[in-house]
Amino acid sequence: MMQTGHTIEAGQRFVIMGLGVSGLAALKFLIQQGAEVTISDTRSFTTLPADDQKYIQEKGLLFEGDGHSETFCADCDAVFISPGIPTDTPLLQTLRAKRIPVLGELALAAPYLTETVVAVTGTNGKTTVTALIGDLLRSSGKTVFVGGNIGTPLLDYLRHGRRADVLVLELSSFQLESAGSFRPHIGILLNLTPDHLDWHGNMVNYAAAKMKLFQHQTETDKAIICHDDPMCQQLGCLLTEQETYCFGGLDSECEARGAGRNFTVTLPGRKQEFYSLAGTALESHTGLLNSEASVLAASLLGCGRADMERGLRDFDLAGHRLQFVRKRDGVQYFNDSKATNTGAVLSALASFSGNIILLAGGKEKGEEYTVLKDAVGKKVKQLILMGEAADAITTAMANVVPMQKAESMNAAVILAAELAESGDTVLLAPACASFDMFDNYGQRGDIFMQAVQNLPEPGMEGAV
Ligand code: UMA
Repeated sequence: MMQTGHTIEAGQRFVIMGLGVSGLAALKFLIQQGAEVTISDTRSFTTLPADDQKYIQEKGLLFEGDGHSETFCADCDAVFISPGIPTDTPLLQTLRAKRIPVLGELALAAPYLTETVVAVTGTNGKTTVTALIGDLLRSSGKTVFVGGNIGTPLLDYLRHGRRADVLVLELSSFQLESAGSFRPHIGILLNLTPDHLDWHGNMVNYAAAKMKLFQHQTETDKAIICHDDPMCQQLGCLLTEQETYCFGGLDSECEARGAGRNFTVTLPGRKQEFYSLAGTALESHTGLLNSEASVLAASLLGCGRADMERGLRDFDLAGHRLQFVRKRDGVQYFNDSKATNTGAVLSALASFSGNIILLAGGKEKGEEYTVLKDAVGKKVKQLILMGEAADAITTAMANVVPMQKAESMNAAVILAAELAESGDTVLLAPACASFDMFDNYGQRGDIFMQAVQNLPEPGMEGAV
C-alpha cells in the first residue's frame, strides 16, 4: 500500500540543509524528480569533498557555507534536513511557523515507497538485525534492499531503479525525529538504553524519537518489541493501532522465546517452530534476542523454517562487534569498538564469564557511567581508560575496580598484555564515541586489532 506524504513537483524549490551522506542522496533524488535545489551547510565550500564541489559547480547550484540563514531559505517551498541536525533549532521553528515543510530522509521517501518495509531501531543490535533479516528473506527467495543508517541511503535506492520486494532499513533516533508520515509495515524496537543524550537532551526525548517508528502504523501493520527490556515493554503497552508481537526469555509469554542457544516461535496459523543457534555466529545471549526478533519478522513475511534455519547458519557478524582478534599466551583479545554506549558494554560483559581487562573511554555522549558499576565490579579485573571521557569514567568507577590511563590505543594494548594472565579476556568496549581520537568506530577497532596483532609472540619480547 502506498504511503502518504509530501510529493515533489517539478520546479519546487528545496533547500538541502547539511550535505553529508544523506544530504547528497537527497540532492540527487530531488534533482531527478525535477525539483530546484540549493544547499546550505555549516562547512565552507572549499572544505567539501572535491567530488561534491565538482557536482555543485557542474549543476550550477547555489551554495550557502559556514551556517544556515533565514534569508537563504526565504523563498523555498520545503527544506530537507540531514539526520545530524537537531529538528528544533530556532531557524527550523521559524520555517515551520511559515508553513515551510521540514522533511528528513524518511519523510521525503515515504510517498514513493510501494515495497513492503521492515524498519529496525533500538540502541544496540540494529545493524546485526537489519542484516540478518535481509539474509533470512534472501534465503527464502525474496529480493531485498538493506540500508538506512548504515549503508546505502534509502533515497539512493529510490533513485537507482528499485528492484526489491522488501526494504529492510536500520533507522536511528535522528532519522526518526524527522520521519514525517513514514510508516513501516513491520517496525522493530530492539532495546532502549541511554545513548545520544547530548543530542536528545534526556531519555524521554530519546525514547519518544524511537517511538515515532510506530506513530503512523495502522491495523494491518506489525510491531515487534523486546519483552526483556523494561522500557521497551512499557512503551509497547502504549501501542494500540497495530498488531504487536514480542520476543524475550523463557519466562515470557512472547511469540519468540528462548534461552541459551535455543528458541521457539509460535504464530497463529503456524505450528510451533524450534530453532537452534549452536555453531552459528549468533550463539550468545545478544545473538539469541537478535535472532528471535529477526525470525519473527521474516516469519510474518511468510518465510519458511528450513530457509530461515539456513540463513541463521550462514550469517556472518559484521566487524567490530565482539570480534575475536587473537589468542596470545592464554589470553583472548576481543574487539567490540561498536560498543559506543553503556548498554552495549553491559551486553558485551555479559558474554564473558569474568577476569576481563576492559579498554574503555573516548568521546562523551552524555552517558551516566555509574550504570556499569555492578557488572564491572563483578567481571572486570582492570580498567584501562583513554580519551576525553577517561576522567568521568574514573570518577564513576571509584573504588569499584583498579584503573589506569593510557595515552594511545597502542599504549593501552601493551599495558593490557602486561597485566593479563592466562585465562583472561582483553576486551575493547569503549562506552563512548570515537571522534576524539579516531575518524570513526571502525578505525578505532582496526587500530586496536593492529596493536593486538603487533604484540610479539610470548618469549620473543626482546627479539628484533
Ligand atoms: N551539518 C550542517 N548543519 C548542522 C550539522 C551538520 O550543515 O547543524 C552538515 C555537516 O557539515 C555535514 C553534514 O551536515 O556536511 C553531515 O550530516 P549528518 O551529520 O546528518 O550525517 P550524514 O553524513 O548525512 O550521515 C547520516 C548519519 N549520521 C548521523 O546520523 C549523524 C549516518 O550515520 C548514516 O550512515 C548516513 O546518514 C546515511 O543514512 C552515522 C552515525 O553515526 C554512521 N549514526 C548514528 C549512530 O549510528 O549511532 C545515529
